[in-house]
Amino acid sequence: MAAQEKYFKTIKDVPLEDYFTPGHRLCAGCGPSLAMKLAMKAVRMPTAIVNATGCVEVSTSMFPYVSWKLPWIHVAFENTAAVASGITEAFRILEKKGRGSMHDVIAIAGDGGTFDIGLQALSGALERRHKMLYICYDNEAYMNTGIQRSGATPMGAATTTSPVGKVISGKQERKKDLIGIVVAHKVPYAATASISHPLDFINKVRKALEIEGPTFIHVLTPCTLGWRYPPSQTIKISRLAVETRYFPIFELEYGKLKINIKVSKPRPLEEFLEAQGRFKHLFEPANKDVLENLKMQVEENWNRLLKLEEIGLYA
Ligand SMILES: Cc1ncc(C[n+]2csc(CCOP(=O)(O)OP(=O)(O)O)c2C)c(N)n1
Repeated sequence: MAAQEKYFKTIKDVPLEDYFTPGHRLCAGCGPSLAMKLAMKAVRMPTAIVNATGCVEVSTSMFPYVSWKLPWIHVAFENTAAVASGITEAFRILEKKGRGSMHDVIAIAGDGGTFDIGLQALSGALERRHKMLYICYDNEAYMNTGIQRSGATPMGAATTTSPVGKVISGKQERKKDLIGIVVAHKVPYAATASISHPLDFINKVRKALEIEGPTFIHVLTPCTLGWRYPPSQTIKISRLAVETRYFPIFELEYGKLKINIKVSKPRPLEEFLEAQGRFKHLFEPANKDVLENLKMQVEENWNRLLKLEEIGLYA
C-alpha cells in the first residue's frame, strides 16, 4: 500500500508489522485475540491504547511481559471511556503547547465492560465529543471471570448465571441494542464488524480513526470456552453469525446507515446455533418457543436495518 492511501484494497495490502504481538496467554482460537491483531493493523502512529479489564487485558499484560508494541494503559471497567477522553485531551493540549504530538486514542473493552459496567462513562465521552475510537469486542458474556451473562448475551444462551435447568432454559432476556444507544448520541461514525471479514473490520478501524469526533466499533468475537465449540471453529462460527443475519454488518456515517454485507439468502439460524454447546438445549422440543423467539428477533432486526437504510437515518 502506498503511504498516502488510507484504506486497504486487499488483505495483501495490510502491513505485515504487528503492534499486537504473539506470546500472549489468550486461548487457542480466541476471537478477541484475532480482533486485536486485526485492529492493530489499522493504526496510524502515534497511537495509545486504553484497555479495560477483561480477557484481553489480563492475558496480554502479565508482568514482566506485554503484547502491545505501542503505548498502552490498563483501566477499570467504569472509567475506560473517561480515561480515554482525558488522554486524548491531554495529547491535544501538549501538541498545542509544542510539547508533544497528538495521538490516536483507542479504548478497548469487552461486552461486560461496555454494555453494562462502563456504559455511563462511554455515554459521557460520546456526548462530550472527544476525538477517540472505542472498540467493544463482544464475546457475549463476562468470560474472564467464568462465563457470566451480560447485557450482550443473547436470549437462550446458557451461561453460569443463566444456566439451563428446571427453572430457566438459558438467558431469558434479549441482547441489548448497544449500537442504538451509541447512535442516539449522534456520533459521526459507528459500525459493526466480524473477525470473519478482516478487510471490512480493518478498514472500519482506519475510517473511525480518520474521522474527527468520537467513533465506535462493535466487533463480534466468539469465545471457544464460553460458546463451547472447538478452537478450530472460531472463524467459521463468526462467518455463520453474519451469513445467518444473526450479526448484521453495517455502518452509520453521520447517521446514514449502510449495510456493508448484504445477506440476500440467509443460512438457517440453526447452523449458527447448533455449532455451539451454549445453545444445545434449544434443539429439545421443550425449548422450541425460545428457538422460535430467537429466529423472530433476528428477522425483525434485519428488516429494521433494511428500512433504516432506506430512510437514511438510524433513528
Ligand atoms: C467493577 C468490577 N466488577 C467486576 C470485576 C471482575 N471482573 C474482571 S474481568 C471481568 C469480566 C469482564 O467481561 P467482559 O468485559 O465481557 O470481557 P471478557 O472477560 O469477556 O473479555 C469481571 C467481571 C472487576 N474487575 N471490576
